[in-house]
Amino acid sequence: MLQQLQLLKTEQRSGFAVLADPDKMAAEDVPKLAKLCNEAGVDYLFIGGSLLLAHQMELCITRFKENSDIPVVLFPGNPAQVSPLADALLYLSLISGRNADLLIGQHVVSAPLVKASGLEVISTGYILIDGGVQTTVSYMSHSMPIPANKPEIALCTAWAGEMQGNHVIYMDAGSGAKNSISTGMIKKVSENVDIPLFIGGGISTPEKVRENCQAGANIIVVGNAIERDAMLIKDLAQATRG
Ligand code: 1GP
Repeated sequence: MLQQLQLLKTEQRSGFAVLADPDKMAAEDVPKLAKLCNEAGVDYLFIGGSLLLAHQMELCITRFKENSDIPVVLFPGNPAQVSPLADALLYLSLISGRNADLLIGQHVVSAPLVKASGLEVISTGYILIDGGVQTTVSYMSHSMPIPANKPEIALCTAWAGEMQGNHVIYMDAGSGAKNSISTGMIKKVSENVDIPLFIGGGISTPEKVRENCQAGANIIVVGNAIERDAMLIKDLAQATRG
């Protein structure tokens, strides 16, 4: 996966990831989601959430993999969401925050599990940007997002994440953000870092996807809009290809 991501960056291309929150879906609906993802040429299924109320994440991964060859990537809200059934793990460090637990503490706790899992580990500098509302991730992480009008802080944070050795940078306005990340901020970061850039939070239209890709996003992540209308997958994925 990492090689594919690096290729996207080198070739200035973009891909599309559907984010599935196992708390917001029924396992019996997963085959239909897989079919839509297959037809749309989705690049990755990200799976994870802030909580894990329904205890069905592994069932959802299994159902998805029975119906699709699209790689399943864990986007975990906590160490309980590490599963060897997936293909890869976004190994998140919340570098926009100053909460030591999310910079190293939970990594130490989950290290034996991750080591034993056989998952491909994608070390991810995770940067929260203010999306105009308090998002679950901001509350749960006890961290303040970077102000939306401070691209220079976002860039310095991304540089720091790159120099610390992260494989990718993920800038996120948070699930259900009122405002998605501005193209100015995306451009500033993408033009100045050499590792792939993921963008997510509050994206719901093909136009927005296209703008973000033109600004330099390598992976667009959409969750909420697809939960509302799964038929959007095709147009959103298509928009990453120009
Ligand atoms: C959230 O980036 C993801 O972490 C996706 O956000 O659910 O708003 O699409 P949405």
